[in-house]
Amino acid sequence: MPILVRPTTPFPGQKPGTSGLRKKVAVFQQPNYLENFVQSIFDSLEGFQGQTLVLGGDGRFFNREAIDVILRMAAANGFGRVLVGRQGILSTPAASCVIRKHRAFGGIVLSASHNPGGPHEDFGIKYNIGAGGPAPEKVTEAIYACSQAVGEYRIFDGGAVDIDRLGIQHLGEMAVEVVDPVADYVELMERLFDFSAIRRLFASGFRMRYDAMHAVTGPYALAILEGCLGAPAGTVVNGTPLPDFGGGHPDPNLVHAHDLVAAMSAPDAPDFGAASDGDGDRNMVLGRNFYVTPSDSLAVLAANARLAPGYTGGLAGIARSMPTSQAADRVAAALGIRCYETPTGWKFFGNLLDAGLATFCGEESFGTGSDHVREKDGLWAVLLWLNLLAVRRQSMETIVRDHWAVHGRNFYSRHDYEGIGTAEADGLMDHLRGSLADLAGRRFGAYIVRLADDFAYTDPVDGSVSMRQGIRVVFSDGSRIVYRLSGTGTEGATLRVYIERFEPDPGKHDQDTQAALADLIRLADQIAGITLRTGRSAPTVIT
Ligand code: G16
Repeated sequence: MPILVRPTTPFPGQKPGTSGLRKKVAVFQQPNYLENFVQSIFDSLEGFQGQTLVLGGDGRFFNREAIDVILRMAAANGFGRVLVGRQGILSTPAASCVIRKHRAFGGIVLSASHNPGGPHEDFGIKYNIGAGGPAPEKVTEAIYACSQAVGEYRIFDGGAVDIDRLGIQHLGEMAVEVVDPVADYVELMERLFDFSAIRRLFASGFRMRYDAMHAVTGPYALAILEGCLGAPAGTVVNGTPLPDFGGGHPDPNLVHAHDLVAAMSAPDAPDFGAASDGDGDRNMVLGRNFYVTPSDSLAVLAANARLAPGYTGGLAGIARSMPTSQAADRVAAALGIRCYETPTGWKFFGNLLDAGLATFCGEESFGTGSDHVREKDGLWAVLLWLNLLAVRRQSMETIVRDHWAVHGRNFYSRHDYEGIGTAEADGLMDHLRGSLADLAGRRFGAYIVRLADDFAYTDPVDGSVSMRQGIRVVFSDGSRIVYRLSGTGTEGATLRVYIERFEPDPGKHDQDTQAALADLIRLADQIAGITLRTGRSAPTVIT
């Protein structure tokens, strides 16, 4: 078959970040840029000849062009079959589901997640391993090493695949199977949750608003919520995936999902609101006029997991990323199971899930999931909440307040300083690192520093060590301030500051979060010199 071997030269900076390679579309559109990275993925792998690759993305601008290139390169590099989502669509959790179900060698997911899309916005590419999860660091490092040495790439020349048509086509000797992006995922959700109970809930007049933010979960939410579960038409809004997400920022948080937040605080608000991000792995859930932090959501879901058919046997363990609040730790302690603390990045949960050490995982960055796939899963979290609401027949607010009454409340907030200069951001972190020894034991008003370190993680399964994963300042009452730089941005640097305080007294659970954390917020600036070093007097996003 006509395979071209084209010479190329490396591009600097093709280093996967927290979740794959994310850059502006224009960067990916440079001749050979995408091809180099895809060839580097293939060069870093062994044993895929004749095997199956899964391919799909969140439908953002450049998705189709990238799929065409990757199909041709997969054919030229010797894959036997590619399963590609119709119209190039596969949500990140659905891609993980398809990889696992069809025992694929791995998968390529095209997304820049919650970052905006469009000709002047972001694109991304990520490799997932055969277990279905994001490639671990040793694989992403190997990909990066290959990208810095790549001298040629292989691409199939000729033929065409119609990705809008279900069924099998061929590119040379390689089969391309265009699959329904929703079917396998729906079947998995049906096995995990009590669809009959949720159907009865909707039949009783329960109202929900699901904002797909013109991103990938639209077709999934329509099929499941309005299709299988009988939610009234119009429950899913912004349900058509668009290449530019309708000009929006598909990040389900209080700032970017403002339409949903407004609808949930209106006088005729539905009972339950939810939104998902660009590629469908994040979620935000809201009750009527009531916001639940992702950290609390993880804790409440873990405490109530047995109410869902897929988890009646209980949880083996819980895992959370280090900056995520310690609410889940309290649930784990109450259940008599372990809570693992990993660095930021879903890839760190893979080994724990594979080894059966953890069943639920969650992150403060609006990510929750379980061992059903190896990615966080926005709709899964929404369905688990629905299952819980259907069984308990209480409002979300009542369920969360009951939870706090039993376990105490971890007041929690993340302050993001976006688009600051890389030099300022690095300087601030270096300064913090340099002051760790001085911080230990210091008193700041009522707060005494019990521990100050740069978080390092030793994977309990394979012993791999990940250093410099964020600065922790932990106080003697368990309150914490955590500082780290985002690994998912494409412009300048984003400083994330995570602030947490535990409040056992139910009489004090009603406070406003920012007010409850006010002393620690001031301290966060004092310790790191944020205003001084960045010139910013306030964060750009507070969640
Ligand atoms: C990715 C990772 C998450 C991480 C998040 C934020 O999510 O998969 O594990 O928590 O980025 O990372 P950072 O704080 O470095 O920006 P997604 O949804 O963007 O793939």
